[in-house]
Amino acid sequence: MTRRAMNYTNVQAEDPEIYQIIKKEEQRQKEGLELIPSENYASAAVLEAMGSILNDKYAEGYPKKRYYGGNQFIDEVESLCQKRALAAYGLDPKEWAVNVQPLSGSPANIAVYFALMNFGEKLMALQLTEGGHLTHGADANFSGRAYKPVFYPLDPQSQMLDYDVVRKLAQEHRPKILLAGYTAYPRTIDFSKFAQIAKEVGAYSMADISHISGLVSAGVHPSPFPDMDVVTTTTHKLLRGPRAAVIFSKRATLKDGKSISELIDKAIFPGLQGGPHEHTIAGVAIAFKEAQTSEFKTYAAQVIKNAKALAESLMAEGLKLVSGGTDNHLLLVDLTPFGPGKGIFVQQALEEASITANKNTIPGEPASPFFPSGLRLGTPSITTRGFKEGDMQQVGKWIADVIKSVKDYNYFPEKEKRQAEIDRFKKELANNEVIAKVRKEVNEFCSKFPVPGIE
Ligand code: DSN
Repeated sequence: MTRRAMNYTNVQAEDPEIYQIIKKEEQRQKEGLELIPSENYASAAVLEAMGSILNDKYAEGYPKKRYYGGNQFIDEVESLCQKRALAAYGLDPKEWAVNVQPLSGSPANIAVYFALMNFGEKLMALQLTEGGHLTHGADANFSGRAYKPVFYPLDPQSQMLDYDVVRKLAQEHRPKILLAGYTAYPRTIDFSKFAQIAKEVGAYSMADISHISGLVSAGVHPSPFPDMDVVTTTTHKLLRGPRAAVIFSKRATLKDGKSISELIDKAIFPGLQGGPHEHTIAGVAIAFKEAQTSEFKTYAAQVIKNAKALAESLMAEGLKLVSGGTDNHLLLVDLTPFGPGKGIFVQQALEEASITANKNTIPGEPASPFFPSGLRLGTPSITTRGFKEGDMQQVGKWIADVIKSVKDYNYFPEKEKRQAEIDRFKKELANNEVIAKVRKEVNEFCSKFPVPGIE
């Protein structure tokens, strides 16, 4: 990937306020550790394409079938992106279609539901609080209102998928779509088992591989291809592309005699979206080109090595991990040994120490989604910066030190008591010596690892 620094001379000249904000964010990214598992750094080439004049063109429709004129070069961009997306997963264009127009992951998933289900039909997935995604049928989301969600649980002991339970529930509820793919699941997913179960109950099988699509394309996580009917992924996580998404679908799978690929295209446009963002699609094309390099394959393997090393380091510090470890790019720290609902304190304390991670529910969450009991960590960003296994011991120690330094702040179910505790925590944060020490060390350490796109 091109790691050259971006220069923002035009922004600086025309809008110094925005320029200053960009510079502050650059500084934050440079001096801190980014451990949110869904984030990464796009290459300078990806960023440049997104900032290009391709932004200026309206292109409703698809290559060679546009509503407006002047799209001969835009067609080239979108066709090239489709070709590279399929190649990144070794897919034959005669068997697989790909739609590269979704604006991001949520519209991609909604488009699949819109194409394949009538309102009120059943969508079976893992619940958000167990590690699923908002668009996998959560109450607060369109997917949970327009369709009828049926959730399969994780095994309460192992905190991993139990395919027998998935099968039993699928047989009982006979969903229209059976969905696999998660945002906070640290273990390997056996997509072929999901596809088999879907077949047995007459459901469409769908994988949302947004979190692991870079691992799949690099061959370090089992693939949902060719088993699943539909595969969605965002392009800005491990894949290091623009904020966007793509939908792969099996041409031969039919709904009411029509190919689901045609129905998905129609669901995106004119169903849900207008003009596609072709500047972003150009960036996605570059990301899929980068994903096919040997450098990227080495990177993806290193992401997993780093996550495993970080897991070891955290456990050696006495922290508990959901499922006892990780097979992929992310880890979920179970903070309940210190008490329920402590994610908010830990997230803020880490941020104060220049370590960005996110509070997260854990399976069987004992507190609440707003005051969850877990911490989600991931290695895609720090691996892009060049961190190796040896560095993970130090990273784990910093995280553990910070967590332990705030472990005695408590979550109270009663609103007033809770707010008083949060206020006390915030007041005392500035005087927390452990955090001050970790921040200094993190800032010094990070200065040795450049961030792509930043000087
Ligand atoms: N917000 C993303 C994540 O962090 O996993 C999913 O949409």
